[in-house]
Amino acid sequence: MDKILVLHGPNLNLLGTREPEIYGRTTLADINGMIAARAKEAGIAADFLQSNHEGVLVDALQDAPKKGYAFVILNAAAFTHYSVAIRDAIAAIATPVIEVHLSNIHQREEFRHHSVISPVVMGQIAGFGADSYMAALEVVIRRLAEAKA
Ligand code: CA2
Repeated sequence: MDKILVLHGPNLNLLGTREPEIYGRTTLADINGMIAARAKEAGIAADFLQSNHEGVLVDALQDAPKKGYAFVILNAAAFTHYSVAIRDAIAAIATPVIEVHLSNIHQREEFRHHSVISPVVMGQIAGFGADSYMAALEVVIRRLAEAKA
């Protein structure tokens, strides 16, 4: 069975509990549950990791190929905007990474407009709330089906 890794960066554990006007009322557990259900329907196993620590995310990215993940869906949160370590880890692995954001980072403060990871990911989906993750998952489902056709 194909498997994917969903990685959530710093503070995303607070989803649904703080700043609902920006990030909504959906919790991270809700998002993971929706992803797991759709992945299962498509015959894909999904693993999840949230961390507030850059190195933990770097380790998870480095380990993704060894663990056999076909894709990584990554919301690097604030690290998106400045983590060269996460960018380098993505660039170092052959596993395709899809960058997602709940909010439209391009409509927000200037410092959020730039993503240091965008040049090394497969693509970016931003601004659709939890559906940013679901859209990324649909891309994964289609790509995996194409690879088998
Ligand atoms: O829109 C996104 O998904 C972001 O990656 C979220 C990050 C932010 O730094 C990026 O610019 C855009 C922040 C995640 C923090 O999530 C919170 C959730 C609830 C309360 C406080 C923070």
